[in-house]
Amino acid sequence: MEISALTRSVVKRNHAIIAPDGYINSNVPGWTNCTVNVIINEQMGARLAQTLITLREGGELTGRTEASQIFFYVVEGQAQTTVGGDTRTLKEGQFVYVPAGQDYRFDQPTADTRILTFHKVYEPLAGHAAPGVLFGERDIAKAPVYMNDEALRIQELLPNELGFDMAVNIFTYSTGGHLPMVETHIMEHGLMYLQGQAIYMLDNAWYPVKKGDSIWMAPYCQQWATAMGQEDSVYIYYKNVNRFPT
Ligand code: UGY
Ligand code: MN
Repeated sequence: MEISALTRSVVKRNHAIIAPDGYINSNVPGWTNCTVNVIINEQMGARLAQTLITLREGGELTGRTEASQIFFYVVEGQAQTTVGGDTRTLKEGQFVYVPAGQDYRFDQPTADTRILTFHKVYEPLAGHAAPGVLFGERDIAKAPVYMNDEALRIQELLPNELGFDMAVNIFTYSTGGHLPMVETHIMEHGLMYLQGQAIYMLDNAWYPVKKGDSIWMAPYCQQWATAMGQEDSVYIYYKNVNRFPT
């Protein structure tokens, strides 16, 4: 039996690893017949929120975004989704971006449908329209090589336009692939591993991570990663972008 007093999760001033073994459920008004794990939130010093929702049969997510826009990504299963008068079945690897001030509804999920969300307070930019509702999907063919390294591919899920103040990307590392340098940057990250295993370096601490694990990196948290094991390692990550540094 595993020792219950141990976990791979860590929560530090400028980064966190949240492994599923420590999840405790939250009740979110309007989100019913589901479990909600709030993985990243301002309570830990972050300026984004990241949740993982597991829907049971008959589960529903109904609401209206307020100041925060929400990006919903189906990690497993499927659900019917209605946003902005458009109803679609969203399946694994598909997403919908819901801008601030917009009604949304998810229903008719298959059992154990898992939906990952990233939330950010929207910062308008003069001269640029706020983005509208956007549906899309993961597509390896749309993932160009990153920094001339064939072992690394990044798909940008949201358009690279100034109206957007957040990016959500899928980063695939082939076996042996690694970040080309230790990154030191103002942008913040929230991420979840969708596949494989890796070693992540955060602020000079080294962590083994795998599918299902999430990471928070505060601005200027130094970061580096390498894929480990027999299969590609893949994570989906959030980044704040396109606004004047204050
Ligand atoms: O976009 C990024 O900053 C990305 N290369 N960082 C990361 O994956 N830790
Ligand atoms: Mn980075």
